[in-house]
Amino acid sequence: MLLLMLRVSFFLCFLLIKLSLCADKYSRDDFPPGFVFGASSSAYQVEGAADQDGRTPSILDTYAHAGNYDGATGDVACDQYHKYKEDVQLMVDTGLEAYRFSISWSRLIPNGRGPVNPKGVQYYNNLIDELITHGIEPHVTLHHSDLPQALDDEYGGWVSRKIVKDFTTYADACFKNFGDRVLHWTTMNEPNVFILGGYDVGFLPPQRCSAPFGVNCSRGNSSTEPYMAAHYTLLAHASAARLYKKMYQDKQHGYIGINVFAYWFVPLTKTIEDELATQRAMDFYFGWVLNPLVFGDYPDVMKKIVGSRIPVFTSLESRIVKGSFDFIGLNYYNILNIKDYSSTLKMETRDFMADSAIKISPLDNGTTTFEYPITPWGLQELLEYIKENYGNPPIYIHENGQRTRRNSSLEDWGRVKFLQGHIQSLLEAIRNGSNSRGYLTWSFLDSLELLDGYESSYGLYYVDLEDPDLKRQPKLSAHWYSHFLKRKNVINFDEVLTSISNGYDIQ
Ligand code: IFM
Repeated sequence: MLLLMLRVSFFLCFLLIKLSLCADKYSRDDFPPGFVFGASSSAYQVEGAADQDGRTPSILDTYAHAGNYDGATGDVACDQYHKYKEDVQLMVDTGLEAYRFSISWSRLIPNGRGPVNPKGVQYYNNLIDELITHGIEPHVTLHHSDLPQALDDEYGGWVSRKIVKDFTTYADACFKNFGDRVLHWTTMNEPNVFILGGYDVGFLPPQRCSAPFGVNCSRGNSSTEPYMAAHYTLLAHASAARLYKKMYQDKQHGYIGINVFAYWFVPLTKTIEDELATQRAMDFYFGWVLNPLVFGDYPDVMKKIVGSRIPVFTSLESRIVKGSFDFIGLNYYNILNIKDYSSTLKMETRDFMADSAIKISPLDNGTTTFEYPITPWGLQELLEYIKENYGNPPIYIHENGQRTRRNSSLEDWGRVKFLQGHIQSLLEAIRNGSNSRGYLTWSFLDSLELLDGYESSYGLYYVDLEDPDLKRQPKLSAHWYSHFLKRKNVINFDEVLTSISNGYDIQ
């Protein structure tokens, strides 16, 4: 009898311990078969070799050289152009299954149009081959904010319909040269961000905007150009996707999609005005890109408010854009609060921001640090929203990660917590039916950041810019991610720390 009681109580105890640990315990193997984990980057942010082997400037080079990053540029960046072998080895050591990078358009086709640069082809062939040889899937983005400067000079880049043809020709060169090995193509990285930053408010290149909406722009029209740029971006995406599907997909067996930046928006108050404003925010910031892709047209609320300033899809364009993707890439970092600001709608001249008639503020949770508040539930809500409103398309989380100051401690606990929370939320979303297929953290290395140069960083690896060799050093988050990817259960921080101090994670 005593023995039986002991056995029962031991069993109960075991169960309780299990249950209490289960709350934050999950492992790599809990994700569905085929789900892929990796890390992200983009050409200008890591490659360097900006003027080598035939590459010409992009609008990011111009922006950086104009002093917008306080003198920092991507001329050298992490020098991945020369260090790609070392970096791929680090990816292997970390346990990455996929690496997302972008092709520099002006490296592959200098000046954006004309002959393909053999040295550019060689570099990307080398990188792709190195990844594949080591069992890492290349996920390739065609445009990540680095439009060739020559095309901006010639016809204003994304604000001209001419870009559709040039982008499609560039995409064709990529499919032709690399498509035998690249199975995941993303046409555009976060068009909603590069367009608002570059054509409405002017804080990103090519700094086109107009008063009173933007600052420091010498050209542009914030009332019309964001809508035009989005329209031609969508048409360029659709044209490249159509080409891929018609000419390459059957032979190459790959997939093509587009990426969009997404916040999760939460009404600041429970008033009906703020609730409506929050839906408006989703439609303006997210539906702007996703509605044409899924339904063939812009959200009704946008058409109603923006009127004749938003281009109209012809029925042919609508048919080409609708369904022009195999997956959607999402960049998710944080939650924002939304307040109704309908008074802006009464202004005679309006830009995108005034049209959306919302006031955005950081999540009101009392934190005001440089780092993002850690709000993984926003990712879960977002994935649920996409599932319910957009027919549950295949999703890759293309970017997700914590911002810290560039030279802060290698013990980046905030990033570890961030990753742990978001990966757990993603798993919950998948269990609730989200069609998510992959998670790629931003970023693999500390890179040149698009908003502030070398002030902030997101990397799993610190890159010492003072060291002529640009030595890479793993942060705690690199160890944590590695620990997770190598199928050691994620139990709690202390356990991770112990295993790291035993030094067995990144070999
Ligand atoms: O660094 C950028 C990236 O290029 C695009 N998405 C957001 C990241 C962090 O700001």
